[in-house]
Amino acid sequence: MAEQRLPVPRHRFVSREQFMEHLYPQRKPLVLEGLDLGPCTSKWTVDYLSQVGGTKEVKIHVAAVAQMDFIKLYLLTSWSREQPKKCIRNSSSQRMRNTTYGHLEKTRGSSYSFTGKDVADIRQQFPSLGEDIKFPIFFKEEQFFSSVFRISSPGLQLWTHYDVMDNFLLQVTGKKRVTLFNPQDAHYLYLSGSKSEVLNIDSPDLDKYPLFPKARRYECSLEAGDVLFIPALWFHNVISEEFGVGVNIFWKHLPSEYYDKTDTYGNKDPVAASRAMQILDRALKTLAELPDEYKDFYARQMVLRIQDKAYSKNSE
Ligand SMILES: O=C(O)CCC(=O)C(=O)O
Repeated sequence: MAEQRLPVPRHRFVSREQFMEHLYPQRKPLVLEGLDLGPCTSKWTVDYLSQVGGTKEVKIHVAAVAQMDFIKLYLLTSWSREQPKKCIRNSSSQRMRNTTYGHLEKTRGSSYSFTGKDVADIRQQFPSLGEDIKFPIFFKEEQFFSSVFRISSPGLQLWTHYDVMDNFLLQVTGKKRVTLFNPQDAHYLYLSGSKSEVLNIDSPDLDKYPLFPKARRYECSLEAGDVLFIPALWFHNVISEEFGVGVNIFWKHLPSEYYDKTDTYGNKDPVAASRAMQILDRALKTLAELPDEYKDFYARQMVLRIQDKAYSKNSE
């Protein structure tokens, strides 16, 4: 099957009513243009951002390589403590090209210590920046989960992954190219947890990942002021084409009780999904007690039963 590349639809000046009634129910990614994001779009220059809260100590993720590898990011670099001033300057400088990825989430002031359990909210952790930005009010305040302040160097690529919450990616300054994949194509993505092992999506190793080209690719370029709606479970891969800052807003699409209460990033599977996976692991262990011929026979019965009972009738 030839690789399919599809543009993400763009909509201009969409009202809350239009979004909620006509666009949101389709559960497909789209770019919203012309929303009022507040003064951040003109105010958030490198100089300004270096000054605001510039002396606070923050924890950031720093990537060792441009094409982030979810193993190396954590093993080689883990968290780094920096001041926003240094982080912004480093990310925007040519010298640090492709190496820094500021993902400022937590601040550490005299009365605040990092616990690893705090959910990011730019309005709490950087109140003066929070005042510059208007969140699109397309969902109810009680559905709000987190807002993450992201700083990206040019050339940086974030691996393909899904989140379990709905997400607006507000591109405040700079440019990004985002590639998205339909959750129904997950079996072509070579997943390891919530992430795809295929890091180079533009030139994948086809000996290792022969099915990858079968996944439908949805693509868009985000410019300053654009907002990308990423529905929960849609895979996305983000390449920063120039230095830029953005804010992600995650919100709960399902009632609260579906979500894992220990989730800080919006990427832990819903409680019932994790339980079902554990039960499946136990079923597979039990199946392994059978001789091969029987194991094969009953495994196929199980697949058919899952397809019949659990696949969406609207599968594409
Ligand atoms: O904009 C980025 O750098 C990453 C965005 C992202 O991964 C997300 O929206 O989950």
